[in-house]
Amino acid sequence: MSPNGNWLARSRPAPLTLPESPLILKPLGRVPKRVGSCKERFEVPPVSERRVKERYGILGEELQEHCIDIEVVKDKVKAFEVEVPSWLFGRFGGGRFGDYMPPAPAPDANAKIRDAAFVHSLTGAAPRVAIHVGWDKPQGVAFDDVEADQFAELRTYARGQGIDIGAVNPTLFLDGTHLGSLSSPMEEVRRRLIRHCVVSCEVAEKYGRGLVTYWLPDGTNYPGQADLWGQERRVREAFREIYETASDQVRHLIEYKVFEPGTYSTVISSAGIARDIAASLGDRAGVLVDMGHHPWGVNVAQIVAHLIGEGIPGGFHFNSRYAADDDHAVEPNRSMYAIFCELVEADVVTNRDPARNWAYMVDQCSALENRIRAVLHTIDSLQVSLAKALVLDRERLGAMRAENNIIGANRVFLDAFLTDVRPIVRTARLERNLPLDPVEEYDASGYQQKIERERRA
Ligand SMILES: [Mn+2]
Repeated sequence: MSPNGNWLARSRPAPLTLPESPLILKPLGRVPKRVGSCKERFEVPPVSERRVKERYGILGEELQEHCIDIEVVKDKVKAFEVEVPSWLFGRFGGGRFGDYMPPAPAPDANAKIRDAAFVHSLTGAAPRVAIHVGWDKPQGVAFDDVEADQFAELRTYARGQGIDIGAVNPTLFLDGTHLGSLSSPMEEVRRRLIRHCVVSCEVAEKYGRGLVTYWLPDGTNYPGQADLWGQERRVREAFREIYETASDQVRHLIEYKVFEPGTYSTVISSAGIARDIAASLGDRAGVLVDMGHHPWGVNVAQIVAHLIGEGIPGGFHFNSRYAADDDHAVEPNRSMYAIFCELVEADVVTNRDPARNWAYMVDQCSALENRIRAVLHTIDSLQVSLAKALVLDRERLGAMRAENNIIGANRVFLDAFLTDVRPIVRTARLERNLPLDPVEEYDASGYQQKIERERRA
């Protein structure tokens, strides 16, 4: 303390007076003023047919300058199909939030089908539902008593609702699999699950579209816990038996995941291991890429390019991830755009020859949000991502690459990403008599209120 009292206060500089400037000292939160005779919020329709047509016309002219025919882009968006998962509509997930479940989960397989059919009626893009054999089996049938023909009724029901059964998933993470499923050290566990997989293949052949997708929970929590190659060897032997027992009409996609539930090791932890196992089986086996199953920062578009280049059959489980296996709805972000650029480039999406296309499925089941609204948002985001990839000026990109113009190539690439392609997606809907915005339409439809009433009982 100085003898003159509070030196600190006296040494403090005089308050700075700043000139009035439009650039600084604006109070936070100021937004552009509402102008003219604009309507109250919520009175404005989110999108109008007239605006869509106007913007479609302008965008068409712009794309013409890049020698891209907007009609071709629109037709490809119309042709895009993706499967929705039955488990999205049911009681799956939610553990991290106690018992919370978004209202009105589907109580049984038929109710899941009805929800999936409603999603298809709003989008025209989800004509099949992927099923989990262990969950979607008829009520009252024990896991070990599941037989393929029990799914005839479900398929008939689905067709009556206007959709079909898509990919078939054996359920390899229920009771008895805490030490692994196909890698289990216990012979009886492996036998039981190999049988379950073979039944799943039969379901796929007779009542699905001949596609089986496998996710194994197999791994370890600690180093030393298991013989790592021993685990993989048992998985390979099991897959070999399943592949050889199943009809040759069945295709198999093997899903990988870097971690979870095992935190130290996972038997099928990478695209490389899944690819090696698939290649060891034959040309009807391939790799299933799930967005949320990668280490943070992995370039999924590059994995896709590699699998396509190697001629490995491929499939997608679409979702968004921020941290781990979030199972959130897809956003039309830069990473999804880059992936679709690879798929479009290789012509494995909306190819007229269905055998050339990869298998496109959604795998999302977030605990908090309304799941029907979330999957509608996903389908919208996938259509937008596809359209963006289709408006990429590949010729110009090729020229930039030829000149080794790094920034130029990136700017051409981003130019398509930054293009608002929603007029294309919406025109595709208009021409099919589908709602312009499926999420808005869902909210207006009363379906949610209806299932909440029905399923409360
Ligand atoms: Mn998945």
